[in-house]
Amino acid sequence: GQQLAAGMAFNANKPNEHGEAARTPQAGQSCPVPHPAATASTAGETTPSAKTGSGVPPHGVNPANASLDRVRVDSGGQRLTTNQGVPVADNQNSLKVGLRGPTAMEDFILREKLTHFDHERIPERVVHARGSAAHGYFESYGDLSDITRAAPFAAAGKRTPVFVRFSTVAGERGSADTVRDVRGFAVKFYTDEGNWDLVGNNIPVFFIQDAMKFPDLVHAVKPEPHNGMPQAASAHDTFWDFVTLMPESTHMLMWHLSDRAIPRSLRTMQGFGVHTFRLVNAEGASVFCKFHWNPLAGTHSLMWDEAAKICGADADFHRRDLWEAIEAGAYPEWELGLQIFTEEEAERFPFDVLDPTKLVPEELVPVRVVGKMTLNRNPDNFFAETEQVAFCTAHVVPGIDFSNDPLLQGRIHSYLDTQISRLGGANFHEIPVNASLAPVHNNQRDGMHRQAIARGRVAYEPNSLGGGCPFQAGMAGFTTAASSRPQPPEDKVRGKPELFADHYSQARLFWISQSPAEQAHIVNAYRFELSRVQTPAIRVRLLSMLANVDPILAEGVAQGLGLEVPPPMPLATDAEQPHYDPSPALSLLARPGATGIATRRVAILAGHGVEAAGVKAIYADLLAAGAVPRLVAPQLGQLTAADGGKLDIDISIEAGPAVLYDALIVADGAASAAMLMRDADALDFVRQQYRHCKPVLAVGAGVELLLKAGLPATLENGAPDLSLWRADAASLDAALAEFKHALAGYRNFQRETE
Ligand code: HDD
Repeated sequence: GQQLAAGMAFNANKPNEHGEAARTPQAGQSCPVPHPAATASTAGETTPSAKTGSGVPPHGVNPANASLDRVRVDSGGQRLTTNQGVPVADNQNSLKVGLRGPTAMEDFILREKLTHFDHERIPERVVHARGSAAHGYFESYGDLSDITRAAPFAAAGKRTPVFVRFSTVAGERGSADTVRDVRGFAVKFYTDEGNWDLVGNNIPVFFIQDAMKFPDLVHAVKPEPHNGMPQAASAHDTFWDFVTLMPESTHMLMWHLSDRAIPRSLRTMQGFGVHTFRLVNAEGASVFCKFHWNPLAGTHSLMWDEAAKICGADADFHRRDLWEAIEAGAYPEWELGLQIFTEEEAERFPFDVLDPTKLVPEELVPVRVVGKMTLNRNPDNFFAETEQVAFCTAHVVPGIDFSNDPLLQGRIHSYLDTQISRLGGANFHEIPVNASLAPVHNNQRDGMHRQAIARGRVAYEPNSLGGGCPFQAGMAGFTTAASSRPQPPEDKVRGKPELFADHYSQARLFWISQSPAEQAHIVNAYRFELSRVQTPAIRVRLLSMLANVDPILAEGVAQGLGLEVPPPMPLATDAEQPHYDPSPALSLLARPGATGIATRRVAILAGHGVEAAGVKAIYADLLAAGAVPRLVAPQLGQLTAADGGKLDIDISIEAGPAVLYDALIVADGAASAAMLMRDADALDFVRQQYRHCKPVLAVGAGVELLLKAGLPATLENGAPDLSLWRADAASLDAALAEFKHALAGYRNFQRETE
């Protein structure tokens, strides 16, 4: 998984932590402006798959991105101009009638600059406003043409460029990254046969069953309309009022209140297409399909107390993490898995596959891994790419088709529609990041900001004056998959199938599939959210809902709220509820990942008088394994070591508090330990590392700091703490090996549960 470019230190942002970045030009600023002819020829070399769909782009380059070179602008070595290309002599002073006189109306340079500035902002997305994105490619492991004719799956090794945007749902554009929320996981495939957008989330089910309820859901979760509070949070009355009146949301709420909603990194979360889709082969035969993205870095989450503190310590925590990993060449990767089943099989499932509040357990239909996605290039410009990218569930390609899921059906309308106001008109598909690599030919014309200059007098079909072009693609084009089971025509009706009324069985499935620590976190999350809710009746209604899921869950939440569990909410159906066995795949702990300690952040805490040789050895060892060590001290500058030598401090405790690291090493040195023991921030640092169940290694005299901070030597039940080491010189190598092993896996949740 980890591909460090030669000679590159892991964290490309490290100079920023030192304030050194200001002394050197930003990346890209000094690049020569590409000559148009040169761009055309390199594009030819680096974009083999752009039109043909075959060939392998060079390492670190991806074809979609290369094609954007034609619109990239680099001002290095260039003179300042107006938007009309007129050179500007003075960018400091407006044109005045006399030095103390009024500004002249004719100052077109000032007026153009101000006018453009006044219109810089566009509306943020109505949901998923806060997001971070990257370029990359999808590579198919095999030829799937027996089940789908979709271009990305045509051959083993075939690469299709992608642009991926991750997001939170409720918060505004500038809100913090680590709030409790669902994460959007939207992938745009620039296929040979047009753009395919798989607009998913990191949770495989949804709150509601019908698009008719989406505006209500969003109005309920967004800041309350009278006072604009709270920001980026579901812990308020209107959200819980709505969802407790909508028992179909019970299953999704279990996921939303689990650690899934506070991922450690965008790189360590799964993605899901949520709905049942169809795959269609060249003969027109179709199967149902659920899409899964599984991160090679494993599934890892934050802890709630930590997530809340990170909001203050680094509001851009996820955005920065994604950016730095890509800059360092530790490219994030996900495998794409498909759950494929026929319509006949679906009819025998104990749930309706058109119901987006239900998942298909992996025990029922295994996930078949079909390819890998790699993100290998950061955007050049946040607005032009991440902000202007427009995803749309209606963007499918031949070989991919919809199901009748009523939530999906509504989305097919909404995404295209929203771009018209967000991006200002019907030509948003011409914005470079949205433009397909496959050529576009049709008779759609005009509209705001049209870029293409369509030639000829013909903009209609059929025509003879244009030789009948552009002509229909026939069998090569998109055709809707026919159901393999023709249904007799039915009356129009507003309603739902009976199986949609089972609101609790899969919520229970999720609950019984969680580890003890995950269950405890879910209970705590409900307690937190409902404690913030001000209306007592809403708390009681929630408990009556949970009583239908599991008595221990309901009891745990009730205790935290100081309430008794009320009678369960009446069921919406008389039908017997299906029974599910636990599904281990639903636990976050099922996927530790395959990338070891790469990109994990380790704080080495030290003060003056530190034993320098040990620190240097540990630092080098971690760096060699792809981790991100940081020498953290009470202040910036240099530490004077016990031997009189100097060590550069990477970051101060106040700028890099405990929550920003995955693990802690307290360095050796009696004076160093004594200095840290007098520092309240250092003691806090140690306690938080411990409380957040992270590996802690104290070397030599560093142990004194742990004692002073009051860290217990064993778990509460007397068993040894398997991720807390106190090492001396003789045992350091062994302890460091164990430390790294623990760092590669999950936190030590036993500190909470034993
Ligand atoms: Fe949605 C954005 C995912 C239901 C209407 N949605 C949006 C984004 C993601 C999702 C990832 C951000 C895309 C980006 O990065 O630009 N939405 C989902 C999933 C859903 C879902 C996984 C359920 C399975 N959404 C849903 C419904 C509707 C919408 C039922 C309306 C009927 N969603 C929108 C939207 C947004 C959007 C209002 C806001 C900005 C945009 O589309 O481009 O149209």
